[in-house]
Amino acid sequence: MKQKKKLRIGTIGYGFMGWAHADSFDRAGKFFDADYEPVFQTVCARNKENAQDFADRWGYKTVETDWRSVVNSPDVDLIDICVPNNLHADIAIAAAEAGKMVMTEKPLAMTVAEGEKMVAAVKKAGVPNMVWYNYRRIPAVTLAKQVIDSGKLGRIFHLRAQFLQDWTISAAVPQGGTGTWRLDIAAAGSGVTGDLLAHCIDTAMWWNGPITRVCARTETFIKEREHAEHGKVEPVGIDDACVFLCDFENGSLGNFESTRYARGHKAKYFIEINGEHASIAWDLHDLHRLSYFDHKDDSLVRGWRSIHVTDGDQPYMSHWWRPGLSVGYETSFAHQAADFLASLSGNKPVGPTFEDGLQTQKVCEAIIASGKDRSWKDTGASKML
Ligand code: SOE
Repeated sequence: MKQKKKLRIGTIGYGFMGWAHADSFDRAGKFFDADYEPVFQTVCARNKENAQDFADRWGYKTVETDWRSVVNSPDVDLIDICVPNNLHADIAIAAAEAGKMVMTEKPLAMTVAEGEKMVAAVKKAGVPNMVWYNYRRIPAVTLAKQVIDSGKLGRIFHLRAQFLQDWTISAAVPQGGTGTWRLDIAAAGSGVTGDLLAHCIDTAMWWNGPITRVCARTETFIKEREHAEHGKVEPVGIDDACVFLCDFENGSLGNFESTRYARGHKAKYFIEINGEHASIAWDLHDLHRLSYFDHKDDSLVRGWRSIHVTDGDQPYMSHWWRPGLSVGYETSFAHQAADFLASLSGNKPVGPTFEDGLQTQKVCEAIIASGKDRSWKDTGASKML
């Protein structure tokens, strides 16, 4: 086996995303052949017992309860942020100032202003950085990007996307606390816009270029919820649902919808792009399949193809099992970790960088502002990697 350099990871947070990121580095180290070997050095959380349990499962060497000591530790090379959104900026900026590489769970920040400071910090320090917008690296979604970039679709007319869930319909679901911090404006910054639409926006702008203008309608269906940490009933500040229209820089039109009130939908992420010659659609519920319609096909057999993206020459699949055999949601994170590790050798950034995450943040902020006064807003977003 080739001699590898070690990349010692300090993971901040151990929840859903702590698991997803740890699993991603574990698999990336085993299934991909980067020059860097991920090492689970330290996990940090306020609750030491839970952090220790996480450390024991994944093989972390040490446990900390103060993220500052991890950020300043000489034993850590990469800070991986898996905590609620309101903590991303402080940790990322301190990590960059300490010369650490830094990855953060999406969205980049609470606001554009915060995101700009994070981008400035990683640029000043010259440290590798990335935001975990994992869906780009589902093999079918990556293949779609390749097909779009090849020009096969011709002029693009439309892009539409939906991210639908139903887990907050009950008024008894609290805001704040573990798991439900996503409903607390102080911890999350926004509701479905930053949590779900941000995924769609990242993929959409990666496929189709910058979104320049938005017009949104946001709604908060349940106006008050108990706070899980102190039990008081407080106004809900997040958007429970959001639909928005947009213009892309290339002249195409977008329409997006997200809600946590679509009864029956758990994680319905659907995205479709329509061009002059061809269309592509993808649905998270059938993540290996890419739907492709090519008008240039012989008219007798023309129709939507259902491409099972599992062959060795399709993105990432040569690293897994055998042609035809599937991989899952978790491998989108593994692909991101693998690409990050590979980028360290070439010293060439891979997207989504913090700068790319900032573009998505700009669109999200414009959506929230538009939702308030129902007018069109310019986003100021530019092209991403
Ligand atoms: C919310 O339920 C959530 O877990 C998001 O936070 C994730 O980013 C998304 O991928 C799935 O849904």
